[in-house]
Amino acid sequence: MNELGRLEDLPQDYRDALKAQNLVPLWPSLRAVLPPGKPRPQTRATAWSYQALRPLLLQAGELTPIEKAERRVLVLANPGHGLEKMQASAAMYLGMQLLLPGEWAPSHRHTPNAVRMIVEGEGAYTTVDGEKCPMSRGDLILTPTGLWHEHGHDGDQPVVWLDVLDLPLVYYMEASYHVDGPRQAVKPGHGERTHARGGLLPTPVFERSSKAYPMLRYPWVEARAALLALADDQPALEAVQLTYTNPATGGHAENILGFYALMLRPGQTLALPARSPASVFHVIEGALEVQVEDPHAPQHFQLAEADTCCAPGYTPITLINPRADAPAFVFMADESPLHQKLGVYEVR
Ligand code: 1HN
Repeated sequence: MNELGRLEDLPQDYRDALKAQNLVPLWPSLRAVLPPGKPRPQTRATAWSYQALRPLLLQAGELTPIEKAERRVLVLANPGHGLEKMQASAAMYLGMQLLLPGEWAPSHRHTPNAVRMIVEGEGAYTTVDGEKCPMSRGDLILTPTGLWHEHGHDGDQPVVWLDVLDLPLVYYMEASYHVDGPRQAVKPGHGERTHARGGLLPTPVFERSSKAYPMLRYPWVEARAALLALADDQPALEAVQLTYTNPATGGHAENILGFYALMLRPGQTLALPARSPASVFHVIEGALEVQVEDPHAPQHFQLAEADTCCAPGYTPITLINPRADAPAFVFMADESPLHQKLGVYEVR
């Protein structure tokens, strides 16, 4: 491969003349924007300990009233991108959000898509598009692009959840904005009940249009039972994995990020191929070791319950359940739908 000319190789008066016309020579930057063989992700394999962040999040509850925060969140920021960029990867944002008993996080809607994975506490709820979604540990609740959402809390203990948004991508697209709204009127209806049975789809006959997102809450009890059933039914199956889907389309639950539930059998090692999208792992139950062959520095994380880590794309990842006596249950998010839709998805 050729050494390409550098900017410094060009005479200063020529460089000044280019600059005055808003012109830039490509060749000094060509290798940086188009590296040989594979990308050089800025995303670094990074882990966040729940035990370490929890006291700081609770402290935020004392320091900043909800009225001064709207959303009381500590962002899980990837140092490879710079903490101020508030991104976990190129397209993913992660944050741990705290809602205290009696608090209300007011209604708004925005262009980025969000999901919440409930980490701790009972009694809180999110109202999405008029549907009241109770929050329990391990539940996944969608707030897809454009849908009104607000959070309330009728319980007596702090509630914490992990927010996953495609904010970095939507912001990069210069398409990120929000609109505030009044408290939503709660409408009857529970998508998670009408879509509780796989393979049986409610079929509109008289209605003109059905909802684009008919299922907003994926209860953990259902996902956990489905994982155990799958593992039991297929004892030789290596990757016991479910995808959170939109039951009406069979496609991914949201447009840009993909969401999955994984089970590792006791002692199981699961070697995942290098895939182009970055990924996030969050331990719902049990323990998990994550080995990432990050080109910057290989990482080996020991994750406990409620811990979260991210890994860049194009790197092999090995998941290990270190426990001999119990399965590990893991929530995973990645950028697959985005890569697939854009035609850049790769498995190496
Ligand atoms: C947001 O709307 C929520 O509604 C949480 O709970 C985190 C991060 C960035 C932008 C919007 C929420 C967010 C957010």
